[in-house]
Amino acid sequence: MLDFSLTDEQRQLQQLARDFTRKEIIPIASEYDQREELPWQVVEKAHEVGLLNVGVPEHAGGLGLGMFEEALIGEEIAYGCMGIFTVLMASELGITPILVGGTEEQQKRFLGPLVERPALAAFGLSEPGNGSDAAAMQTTAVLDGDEWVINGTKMWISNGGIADITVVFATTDRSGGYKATVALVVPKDAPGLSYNKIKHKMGQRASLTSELVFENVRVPRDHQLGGLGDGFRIAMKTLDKTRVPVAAGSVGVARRALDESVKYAKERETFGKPITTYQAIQFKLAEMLMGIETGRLMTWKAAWLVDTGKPHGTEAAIAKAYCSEMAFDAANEAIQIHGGYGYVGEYPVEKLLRDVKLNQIYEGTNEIQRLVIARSILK
Ligand code: COS
Repeated sequence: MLDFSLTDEQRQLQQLARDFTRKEIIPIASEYDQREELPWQVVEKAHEVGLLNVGVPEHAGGLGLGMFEEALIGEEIAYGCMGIFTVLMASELGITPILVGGTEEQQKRFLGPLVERPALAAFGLSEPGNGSDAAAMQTTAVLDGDEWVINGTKMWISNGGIADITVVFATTDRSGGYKATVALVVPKDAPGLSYNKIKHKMGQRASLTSELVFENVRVPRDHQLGGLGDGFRIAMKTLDKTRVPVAAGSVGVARRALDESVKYAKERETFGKPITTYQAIQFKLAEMLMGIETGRLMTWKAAWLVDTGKPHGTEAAIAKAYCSEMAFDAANEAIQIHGGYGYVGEYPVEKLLRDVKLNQIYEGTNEIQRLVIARSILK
């Protein structure tokens, strides 16, 4: 029989993440958004309470939590701040290719340190000239003896410059397509690697997004995940999983939009009555809840498919595209309900909209999600 109830452990984890969000994230979210600064103390505290890098497996010293648990945590953290969600979840994104393509020894070597102290990982796929067409990467990796030499530029890298390790995807032959790609683990302080912070983002400004410039960056050959030519497939398999937390985060944003709307609408009066008495407002609230419940169901289904080892790429794409659009609409309606107050920073709803716009773009644009879904229908 299908069972939608959470286990005691899952409920406790959800409560832990909810309390953490209320105490550590909500009070500082607006300030760090305005300062365009990553709140490192939140990373430290997340590490302290066991909400950081939760996907690191037990054999590497981690908690080895599944995608369902990541989705539970992600929804709660994003309720507080989608930018801070991205700091934590981009680290899980950086960890995932090492789970997908790394040996057990590599997992211990690269992931062990990420649970011993507060530390982040990152994922380096996109480039200035190609995002959706990921196989067209121009960053090169050339073998020189027992070392890979990397040259090129990666773009839009969450946690870039602060992550201890970045999994970088590069090509050994620019005319070789996806078959010539490799995945390499690059430490933060590798000589020849420099970072440029991307400023003036529309939203998610508490997350650090950077350009990574590689000039003859050398990493030992045993930093290679999988075989020669496996890079693209490792990246795709990773994204098939990590689009689930993006969906969960979107649900969190939509829930916040609904809660803020209810709070405001109960206080606000027009024509002598609270605006909650008008169907125009009631229907907006009802639409929001319909989206949240539908989106969460799809997210949980996709997470369950990941955790049970069943095919999940299509469902993750559906969840990611549906939830990010649903959350954008919810944030938009929340602003509408707030009227002029929704358009200024005094209330949190304008930040929800700015933040959640990115969910339609990163980890594959929603156009790419539709392409993935359509391919699965037509194959
Ligand atoms: N899992 C496993 N293997 C996959 C795969 C997946 N999800 N998707 C593709 N592959 C494999 C294919 O099976 C194919 O291998 P074979 O020829 O051995 O069968 C190979 O990879 C090439 O696949 P395909 O021809 O489908 O690649 P395309 O260049 O057409 O690209 C899309 C596919 C567009 C889906 C891909 O480039 C993509 O997802 N782009 C978006 C990238 C993205 O999300 N970037 C965000 C970065 S993080 S912010």
